Amino acid sequence: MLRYITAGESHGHYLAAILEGFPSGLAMDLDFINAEMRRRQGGFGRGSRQKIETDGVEILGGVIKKVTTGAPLGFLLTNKDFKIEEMPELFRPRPGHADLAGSVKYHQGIRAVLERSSARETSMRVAVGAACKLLLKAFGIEIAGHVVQIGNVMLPDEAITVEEIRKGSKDSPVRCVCKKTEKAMMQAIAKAMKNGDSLGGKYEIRATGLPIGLGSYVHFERKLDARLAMVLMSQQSAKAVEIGDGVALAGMLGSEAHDEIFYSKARGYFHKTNHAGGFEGGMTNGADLVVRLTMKPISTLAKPLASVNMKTKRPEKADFERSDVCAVPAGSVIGESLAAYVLADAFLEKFGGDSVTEIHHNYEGYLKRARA
Ligand code: EPS
Repeated sequence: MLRYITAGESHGHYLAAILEGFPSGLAMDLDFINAEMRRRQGGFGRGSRQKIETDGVEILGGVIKKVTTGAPLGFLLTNKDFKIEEMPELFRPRPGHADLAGSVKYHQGIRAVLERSSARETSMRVAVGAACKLLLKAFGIEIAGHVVQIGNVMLPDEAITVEEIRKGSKDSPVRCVCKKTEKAMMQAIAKAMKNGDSLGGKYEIRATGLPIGLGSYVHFERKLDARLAMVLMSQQSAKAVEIGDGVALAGMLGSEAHDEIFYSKARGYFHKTNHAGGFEGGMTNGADLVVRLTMKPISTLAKPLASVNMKTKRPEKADFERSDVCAVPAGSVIGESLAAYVLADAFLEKFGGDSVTEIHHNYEGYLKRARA
């Protein structure tokens, strides 16, 4: 249903995205999109690049008088730190980065590889995700993300709502809902920074207001949890996706792991627990979506690891480029955007229509039947 493609390099003049398949009739709030992009730039542990840039996009197409037309949406970001032609070539690939495999595969220097593999590309994914959030919001679906682990500092496990995540993480420099954990996370990042090291962690995304039955059980590529995992794993630094109780389910009994089913006239079918994270059989089950993504530590280290000079083939320390020390707080904003894209896509697949009016009609008809 939806498709997007991004173009541009970290230090190129522009980054761009085209989002195709978006319906007509949705108010496109550019201020919201740009505010989302600036949220991605924040977070304790980010590098100095974020002080240079003020991310925001211009809309290139698909919107007339602030309303979508059904034509492809085009977004353009102009980089301030635009100096791609003058950036030095690198010869010592950073362990963990795309440098080595990218350079061998495309038969070119590391510079060209890192310029495109850089997580700066996620700025455009946030623009795309923000448009998808606006569409979902029109149907009562809300998404929020927060950081649950940085290094070995973990937020104690507790059920939390989308609203609580929003309120609790909004002003936190590490997007964490608990002040005590936030402090320990910031101390861990400061320590890694001082030691020329980096840190990864884990964020959680929740979505609420989802109807039962998005996705499908009939084919592997129509399973919505699988589609979500694929899209989240495409985020730079991603190493693991967990849905609901995730890896903890391996140690639970069936009687503990599954969510019992209830019915009331007002709510229709519902569950009182949510071990499944909102998915059963590759479909949404009407509960909140819960997904966690693990990010490895940033691979650019001020105290570099061992590498090989690709010109001389001699052992040397890896190259160092200006970098973030920890990007998990930013990652959580990117994760919200990626989840929004997957959910908007599944929503259009189920209730598809060319205009928002048509989708409303289809959606309301389905809800009536699903509750009956
Ligand atoms: C990023 C901008 C980049 C990096 C980061 C993501 O800016 P620069 O390379 O100019 O310092 O901070 O990229 C990486 C972590 C990476 O591995 O490439 C951004 O805007 O998100």
